Amino acid sequence: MRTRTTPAHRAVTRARRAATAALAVALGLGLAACGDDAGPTKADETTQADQVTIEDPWVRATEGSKDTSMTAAFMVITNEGTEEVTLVGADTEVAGRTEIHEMVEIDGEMAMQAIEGGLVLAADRGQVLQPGGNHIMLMEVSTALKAGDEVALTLEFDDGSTRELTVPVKPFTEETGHYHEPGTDADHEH
Ligand SMILES: [Cu+2]
Repeated sequence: MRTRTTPAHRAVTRARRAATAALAVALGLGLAACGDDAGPTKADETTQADQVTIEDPWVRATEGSKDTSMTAAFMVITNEGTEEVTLVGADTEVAGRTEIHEMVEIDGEMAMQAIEGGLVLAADRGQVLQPGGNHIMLMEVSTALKAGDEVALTLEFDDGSTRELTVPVKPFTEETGHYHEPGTDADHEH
């Protein structure tokens, strides 16, 4: 990523070359504000949200689920950066509350619990959020979510940066049965 320079800008540009490169990456733009000497303190490094790529996000439909007040969001989230990134939360209008969850074994049963401190993504590493594993729990869901719907979901990182996603709703399937109460009879929809 290169920045155009002129003699007038060169001294400043040289001093700020690293910051400028980071800014250009962060914004996905050229350095449009080169001339106005905006303070570099705010945008002189890439945010955590900027470092992350998201693939195949989806939210499990509540239709077909026994408990329609909760569901989860899944995706492949990859930290493309050189610094650790921590996903600390998520926000969506369809849920009153969200948590970042992991699956743990308690007395031989798999159960889900909030990940203390958030989901840490090491530099240059990806994580798969999927049924039976880590997921973004959506609770107090008051809207029926049907396959084909779309949900706006904002990911929140621990540097305060955010990433807005539009996430398709996909059908409830038996593979996502980890969200059933233990011992309940799930409807099999094969
Ligand atoms: Cu959960």
